[in-house]
Amino acid sequence: MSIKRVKRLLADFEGDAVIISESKNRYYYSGFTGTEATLLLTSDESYIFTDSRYHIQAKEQAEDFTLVDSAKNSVADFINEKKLAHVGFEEETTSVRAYNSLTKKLEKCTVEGINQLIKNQRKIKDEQEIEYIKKAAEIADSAFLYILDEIKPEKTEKELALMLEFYMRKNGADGLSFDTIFASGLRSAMPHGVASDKKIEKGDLVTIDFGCTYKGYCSDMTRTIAVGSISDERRKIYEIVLKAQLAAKDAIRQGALASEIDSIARGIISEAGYGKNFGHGLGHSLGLDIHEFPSLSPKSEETLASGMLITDEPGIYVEGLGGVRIEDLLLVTDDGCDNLTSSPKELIIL
Ligand SMILES: [Mn+2]
Repeated sequence: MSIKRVKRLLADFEGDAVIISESKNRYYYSGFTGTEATLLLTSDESYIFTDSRYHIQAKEQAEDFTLVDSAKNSVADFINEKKLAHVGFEEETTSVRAYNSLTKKLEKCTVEGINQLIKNQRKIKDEQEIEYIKKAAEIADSAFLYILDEIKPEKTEKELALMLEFYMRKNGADGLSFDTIFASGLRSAMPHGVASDKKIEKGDLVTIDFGCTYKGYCSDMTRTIAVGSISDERRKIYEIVLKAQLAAKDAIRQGALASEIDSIARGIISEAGYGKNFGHGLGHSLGLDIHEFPSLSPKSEETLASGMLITDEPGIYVEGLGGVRIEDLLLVTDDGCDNLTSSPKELIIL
């Protein structure tokens, strides 16, 4: 899989070789998961430069790559020896010091930033990536069903978040996609209210936004549930968010404009009088990173394409009342989308 990705990048880049050192890109193109290595991708051969701590691992994981001992060879010397004239590098993550040291050593070679090329490539997921993301989403779905039985008054948000995280790790997750958001009662009006010491109380709306990683790939989902009976206005905002979420989902397909999908959900929320209470974009893509391109927002100029993943996550947040967000992870297809999140969305009252 990785060599196919390397070939794609080199086909898109007008130059002799590409240097990759950011950890997620490095994993994407080579399969190597260690913390220290640089890839040099050329049209006839791909090299992985790393030190003796990682030689065995690099041979196992980056099996299509030629291993070079980084203690004895520098990437710059290698480029000079091979007389490469134009090389791509990651301008967004290369430090000024690393950039200066590289360009000082290069004799007759110019460099060019290639982050946009990489982003464009990573937008469309291949089969293996989709399989890993589906697995991460399945683990999260089953964790949600598990935690529903555990949410009870007197338990704290932090305690419940930890139980959720422990369950995901125990069921195959490598780690978390991001700090678990577990926001109950008035705290649910904070879109990114990470778990606190607050205890769950009757009448609370509880927003749980979480995800796990599987083989490096993230999942992301949000559900808002109610504890005990909830007030009419809280129920009302729930129904508006759900309606907006479903309408946007129904419009997602290959060729749809990201900004139009956003405006479908935003229109429903605004018409109901809560436009000012939905301050964030409707969704984002993900993969090795939790936020990738494209995003669904009023300003996005992207068009959706088959093989993209996108979240659909409208919300309404009212200070002094609480908030609701509902998020599914969707895979864009030719004529619609596949929902990778299977947890129920009708209001659950515990
Ligand atoms: Mn999200």
